[in-house]
Amino acid sequence: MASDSVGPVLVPVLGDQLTRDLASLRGRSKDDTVVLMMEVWDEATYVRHHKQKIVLIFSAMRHFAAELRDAGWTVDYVRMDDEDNAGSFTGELARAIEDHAPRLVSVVEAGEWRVREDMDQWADKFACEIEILRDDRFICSQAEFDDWAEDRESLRMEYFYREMRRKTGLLMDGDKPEGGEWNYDSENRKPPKDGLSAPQRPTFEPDEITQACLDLVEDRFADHFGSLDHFGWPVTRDQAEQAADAFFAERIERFGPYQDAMVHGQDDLFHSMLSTSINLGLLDPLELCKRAEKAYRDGKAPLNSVEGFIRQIIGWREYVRGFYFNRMPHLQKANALNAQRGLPEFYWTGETDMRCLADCIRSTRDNAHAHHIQRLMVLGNFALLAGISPREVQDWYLVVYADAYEWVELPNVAAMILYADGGALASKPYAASGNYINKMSNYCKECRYSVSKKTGEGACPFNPLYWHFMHRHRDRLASNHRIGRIYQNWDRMGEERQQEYLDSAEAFLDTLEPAASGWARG
Ligand code: FAD
Ligand code: DLZ
Ligand code: SF4
Repeated sequence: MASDSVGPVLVPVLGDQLTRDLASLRGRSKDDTVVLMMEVWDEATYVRHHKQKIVLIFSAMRHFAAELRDAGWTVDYVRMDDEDNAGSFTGELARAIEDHAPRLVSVVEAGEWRVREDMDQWADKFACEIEILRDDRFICSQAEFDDWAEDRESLRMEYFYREMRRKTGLLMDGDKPEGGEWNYDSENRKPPKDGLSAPQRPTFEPDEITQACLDLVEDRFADHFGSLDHFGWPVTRDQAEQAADAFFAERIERFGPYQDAMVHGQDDLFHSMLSTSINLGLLDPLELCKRAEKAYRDGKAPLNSVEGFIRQIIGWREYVRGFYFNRMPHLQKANALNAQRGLPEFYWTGETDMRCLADCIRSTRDNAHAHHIQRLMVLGNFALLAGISPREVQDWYLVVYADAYEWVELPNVAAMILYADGGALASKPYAASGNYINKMSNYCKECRYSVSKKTGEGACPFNPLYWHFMHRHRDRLASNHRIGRIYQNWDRMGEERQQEYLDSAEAFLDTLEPAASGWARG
């Protein structure tokens, strides 16, 4: 609705939009703008986020507001502990419109569907012009993704990624990929050698602002999942840049080869640990890719590492976001494999004798982080094989990771790990037996279960669960050209052996305690 008001421009900046280069702030005059930032109960509790995630977002928001004020901007900052906090973005916007009588509200589209739906109502609700801008921190616009996806029965990241390489010019040699190949993944599967360890990533001591957020969360969110003992995430652009510097100086060289490796107690290995900062807006993903390319061109990192890193960002990260908005809201309810089992309690407590799972859950609880292959091939693989309900798995992943927002969590969970979309995103389920985990980690050596034992007492549960999964989804998977041949092995086993696998799996599944309600949603 047009307005003849002469008030300022009101710019709501959400908790994951913390950059001065945001489309709604870029080019604006400080004298004519009120920035609105809101800590609200709805966002802090729509799922019961890990405590570290709430501290991270509130502290980063408070630091960003201080940085804006220091630079001369007017910021209307609503704190969670303000007495008259309205509790929601829409409630706070109503209050701010009353207070500032803006001539325009200019906001960047939200990253999550549920917030976008609310935002889409604002133009009808408020008697003031509302402008919703595209989030151009992403390289690919939704229109571009939807165009690319149209008429394709199944979407594959690899082809999308090549488009993004051409679009950005990253690692291109004219119109050819640098080095002759688009993808060097086959060089990026080195198992961890004994004693493999990586330099410590920088962590950041809580300052006064972060300490206030730690106190707030201990007070108001005490019963949320996770520990605050090790909080050390970057909460400012400066700190995030220090974290990026350390990655480019010390870890990118071996990022590629050991991307899929897992070592007990070594939580970060050679991963960048930059997802929290990228998703908050503290780091620009394209800039990071350019730095990675420079490291290659300067001879400081090999092509397989640099290509792998760039692919995660302009490939997977952009692809899952496009996929999310292309498939919402149905993606939230997708359950192609009809998985109905409740999430086991150990996902919250870490109390399981399966050493791989216990270590990944410990890291998740202590750091609000687990690296990609832990999320995919341990935690995700178990949920897939055990047939856990997608809604419960989705909630868990959204709660427990400091980098989790639905646009990135949901495609990874529903489509990548659970195959709940029936194969629109991934060409086959990422199902694996204990062999895979044993090859890529040092978990099995000291596990109570034996990875070489296939069935019966003491056998690694992933082994019978793998065949139980393949058996129960034979109708769907036998015709899949990437996985179908596996049934020849199953058929060769003979009925008696097959039954041993199925009985072992059933016996194990019967031992799983479903989680008490209330961990993920209040
Ligand atoms: P690195 O290994 O250093 O990778 C570099 C960057 O690439 C990451 O920072 C991230 O921005 C991007 N990236 C890598 N893989 C992916 C991917 N599959 N999808 C999107 N971006 C990717 N990432 C999130 O940011 N938020 C989530 O909620 C999230 N949930 C996940 C759930 C599951 C089941 C799986 C399998 C993956 C999920 N990921 C998620 C992707 C990935 O695991 C994390 O981005 C990564 O572990 C973050 O650590 P890092 O920064 O050290 O990543
Ligand atoms: C995740 C989160 C949390 C815990 N709290 C807030 C908050 O109080 N204020 C805010 O602006 N953003 C928060 N966020 C991030 C938002 O959930 C995120 O910006 C939207 O989900 C994106 O659509
Ligand atoms: Fe995990 Fe099985 Fe290895 Fe134990 S033996 S650590 S359960 S893969």
